[in-house]
Amino acid sequence: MIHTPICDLLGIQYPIFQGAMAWISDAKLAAAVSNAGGLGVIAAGGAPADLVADQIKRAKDLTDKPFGVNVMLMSPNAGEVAKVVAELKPAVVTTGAGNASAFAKMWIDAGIDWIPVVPSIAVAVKSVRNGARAVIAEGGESGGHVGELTTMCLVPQICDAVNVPVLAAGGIGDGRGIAAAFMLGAVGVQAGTRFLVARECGVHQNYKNKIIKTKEIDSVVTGKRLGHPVRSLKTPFARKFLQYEYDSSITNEQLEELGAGSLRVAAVEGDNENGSFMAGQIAGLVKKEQSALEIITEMFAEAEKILHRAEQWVK
Ligand code: TUI
Repeated sequence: MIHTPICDLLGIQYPIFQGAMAWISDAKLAAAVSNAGGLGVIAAGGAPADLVADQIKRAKDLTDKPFGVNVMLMSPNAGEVAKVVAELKPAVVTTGAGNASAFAKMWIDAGIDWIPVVPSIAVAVKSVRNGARAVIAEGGESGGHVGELTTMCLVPQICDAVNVPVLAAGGIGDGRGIAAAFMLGAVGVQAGTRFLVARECGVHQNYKNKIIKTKEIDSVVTGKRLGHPVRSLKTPFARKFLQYEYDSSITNEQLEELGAGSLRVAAVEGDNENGSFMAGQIAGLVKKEQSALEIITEMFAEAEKILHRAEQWVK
């Protein structure tokens, strides 16, 4: 059995968070992951606050286990969503893509554990000073909005810099990734891409099919020019975006406009031409649709086997 301090802190069976995925991870997926013993996370993304409230209420109907809500800080309505979260009190709030200092106290006062995604030591240290109960160190192997460092380099440095539990994210899709994360000092992991193909994940079937077919070199980072780099699969949309990005006659406004709504078009409509299929570099090893329970139990059975075997290398 694998059991770490994050399990005790949150009352979960397995030290795994399902990464928030805007337009994708809803109450159904989050509840399935929580019922399977991990921590499911509803992504607020850019959704209106009342819709986020409905999802939180739905998740409460679907599970008695703890679950989280992710507040995407780049969203213009992050403040309203933050308030709804404080009122409805999910066990955990995770944050990403920006500075959560303005909201941290409100959540902590409401008794919610705030666990930010951090791309650097500076953000990790600031977050802990502001009351973060744990941090998720996310490397650039992950899908969506990414930082500069790799998981391999970021995780041990964050572990050395803070005195709260650290979870590793970015590039973790099976038991080997979990075992590696532990070796780097993490006491848990967050995985997004692997849960994209969970049976309980309502993303468009075209999105799941793409993940299952994808190879290790099939993702690309776009949007560096705009200051918010995003990793997605190399689709016609990503190629067009890259071409525009390196074209100096295209303004930043035009580039922003090209990207606007493209994740929804992929996740909801399954549009292979115009959608942005955000996914991590580990998509290449995701080969089949499985239930959230199968995904989690398989990942931890494998991690346990590997961790037991690791001793063979010590003479
Ligand atoms: O947030 C993510 N990944 C995301 S958000 C998202 S939605 C989106 N849609 C369209 C365009 C762009 C995004 C898709 N994927 N990951 C967590 C993450 N957070 N990665 C990096 C950061 C981050 C970056 C800077 C966190 C904090 C930060 O600065 C905080 C500070 O205090 O300055």
